[in-house]
Amino acid sequence: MIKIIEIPKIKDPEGRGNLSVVEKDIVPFDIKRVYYLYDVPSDAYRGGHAHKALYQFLIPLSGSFDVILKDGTNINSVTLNKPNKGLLIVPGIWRELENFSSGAVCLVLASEVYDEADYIRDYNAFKLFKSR
Ligand code: T46
Repeated sequence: MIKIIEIPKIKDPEGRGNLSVVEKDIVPFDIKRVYYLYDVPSDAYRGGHAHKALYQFLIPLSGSFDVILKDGTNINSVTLNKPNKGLLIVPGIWRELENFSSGAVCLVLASEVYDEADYIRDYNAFKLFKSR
């Protein structure tokens, strides 16, 4: 359920910092949308839903946050805190994001444009979806 994908990091030989690049082969989908979460208060909770068909790749551009993943049977948790390590979330996974550090930025690459009909925002409906 947890698939961390390493993003190539190019360390500048002259000490000018790092550069990471996400090219199309890094993620197993065509990227149709990019959005990002920022200025999230440390006690805030985001997510709390699943997607029927959407693939997403979450990158902690700055700071850290926790992602709780539920597949209807198992629960896993991962802390994202390295800008060169992203989390792939496949369809049919309930996710909750919490414990955002100050200044955390979560970049999301998504396989589809925004479609509210792809969301399952009720946990009982999610369980039903998984049992089909
Ligand atoms: C996810 C987590 C990580 C749009 O109009 N367009 C968009 O592309 C998105 C993503 C959202 N919205 C609207 C829908 C809501 O009125 O923005 C509002 C906040 O969305 P939501 O409550 O779904 O935000 P999060 O942070 O709980 O969830 C988002 C994504 O929706 C979701 O797919 O996995 O980030």
